Amino acid sequence: MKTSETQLLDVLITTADKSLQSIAEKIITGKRINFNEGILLFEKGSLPFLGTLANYVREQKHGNKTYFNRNFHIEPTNVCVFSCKFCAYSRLYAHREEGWELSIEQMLDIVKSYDEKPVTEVHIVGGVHPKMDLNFFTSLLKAIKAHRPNLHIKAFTPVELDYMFRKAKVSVEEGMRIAHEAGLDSLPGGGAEIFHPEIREKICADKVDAEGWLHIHKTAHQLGMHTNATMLYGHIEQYWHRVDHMERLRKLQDETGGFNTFIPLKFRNKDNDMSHVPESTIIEDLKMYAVARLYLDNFAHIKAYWPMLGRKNAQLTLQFGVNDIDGTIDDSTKIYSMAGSEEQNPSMSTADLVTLIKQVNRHPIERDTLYNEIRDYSNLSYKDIVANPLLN
Ligand code: V47
Ligand code: SF4
Repeated sequence: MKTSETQLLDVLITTADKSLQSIAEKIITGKRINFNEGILLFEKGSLPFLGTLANYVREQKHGNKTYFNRNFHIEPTNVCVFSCKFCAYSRLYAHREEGWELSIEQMLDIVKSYDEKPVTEVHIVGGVHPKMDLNFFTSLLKAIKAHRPNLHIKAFTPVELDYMFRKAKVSVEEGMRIAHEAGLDSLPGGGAEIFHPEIREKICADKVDAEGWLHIHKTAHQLGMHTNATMLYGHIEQYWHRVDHMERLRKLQDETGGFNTFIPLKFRNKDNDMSHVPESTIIEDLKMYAVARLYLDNFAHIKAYWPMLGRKNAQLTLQFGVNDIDGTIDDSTKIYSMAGSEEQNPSMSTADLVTLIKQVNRHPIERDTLYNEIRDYSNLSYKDIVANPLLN
């Protein structure tokens, strides 16, 4: 749906609050908004106001295009030395018999099970297991590349990397170079949570801090790799913590330009140590996406992770600044299903994903990890896609 200029002007004129009007003017004229204006948007911006502006920016950048990719996930282990309060997924090392640990052969078998499928990316992320060290993972990366050289490997958060590098007694620079040379192509956005120590100390005190997270991403960017960034929102943080988080990302992006996409992750409260914290409403979720689109002016893409939000809500986000809804995710990604996401076994065929995007009048475009366009599905029917084994 195109946001007409008249619609936009109407919103601005009818907005009583002068400060919001001036923010809107800044955004329409392509000027950057500042920290306090970011907070103001959360505090005072109504959903229609934020949505109209975010949709304007989204359409300026991408028109009607909505990206997805065809990927699969591997979770090497759910055993973890850390104990983040929001995590429903990990099993402490002391109780590792309750968890799973995949061998390199088992993970390679998962990769091989996709041999006939036109996936372009494998996303590998899991708990931090002391025995799965830098050596183990470089062997895994090399084995995957030897088997399928063109498969893009997006793997490991700074939480996993920081632990691996410390254990191997190598610097971040050296460790990243080793991992990159072994086949690591890019980094996913996880482990960022909320950067500000006031919150980080309460929800995930023992893992890599903001500076460490940003340093690993910066090092990856300096090696020519692209990475993603996330933020776990909607729990005990305040609006200014969210803006602080985005401010740090925006600053690094100004320096390196290495981030591909920003993914707000809605906190889910099932079966974790924060189950008493209520989840955010869909209104708050949509505001989060919209403000992210408005604040992160130097990020090309804002992604909604549909397994966490559910399909209908993911469709809604496409009107609130989002231009990417991740991938087909042909597996049971446990980190979310265990924390109470909408989807218990998140997987969606290409035909279903394309339909979901078309239902809200957007153009479905398959992309690779680096946002090179692979195929425009706008003119392909559900039947065409299902009938073609290369497309489904
Ligand atoms: O860092 C853990 C989150 C993240 C909960 O880069 C939870 O393409 C909500 O980062 N409620 C890992 N979230 C996943 C991740 C990701 C996902 C999809 C795509 C990409 C990408 C990255 O999962 C963790 C944490 O923030 N998480 N527990 C929970 N209870
Ligand atoms: Fe471990 Fe990651 Fe869970 Fe934290 S969120 S306990 S680092 S698996």
